[in-house]
Amino acid sequence: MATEMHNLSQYDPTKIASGEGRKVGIVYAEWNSDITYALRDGAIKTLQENGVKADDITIASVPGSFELIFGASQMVKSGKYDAVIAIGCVIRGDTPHFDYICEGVTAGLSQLNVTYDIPVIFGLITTNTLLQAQERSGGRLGNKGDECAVTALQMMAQFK
Ligand code: RBF
Repeated sequence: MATEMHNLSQYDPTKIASGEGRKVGIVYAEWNSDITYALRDGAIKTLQENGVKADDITIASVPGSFELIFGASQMVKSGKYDAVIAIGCVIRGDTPHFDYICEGVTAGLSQLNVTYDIPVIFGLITTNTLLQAQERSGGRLGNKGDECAVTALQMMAQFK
């Protein structure tokens, strides 16, 4: 979660390697779609601003954040991408089994990261309130989708 000090959309473009020629998969959850669409669109925009071609970005949706594990797994195993970004939003106040979903997604995506050879970027917003999610999806604290795109670009440049 972003701290009050850190805007998720701020980065130094001179420190980011070009994404030209890179292929990126984005899987996003439909649950809390007002938030996840903004995250998805932020990620797409930032990837394109840093050289990734529109045709080299593949988008897939899944019903809820728990399904991000399977969706990301399928993208990774396809061998078509240099990085996969998984995007979802779980809000504690709205979700009785908040902890189960968050822990499940975290464990599932972590497992992909240590099993396969491309980075899977953790774009799950986990907040106490809808307002906190709004602040991190294009509001006061920037857009975590931007941060995910920058992270994917850094990881691809560093390791592939
Ligand atoms: N998915 C989310 O992405 N965010 C949520 O906040 C969320 N809350 C849920 C609350 C309940 C009570 C249930 C049953 C599901 C919720 N899901 C949520 C959906 C979940 O990630 C998954 O799609 C379903 O549990 C089906 O596997």
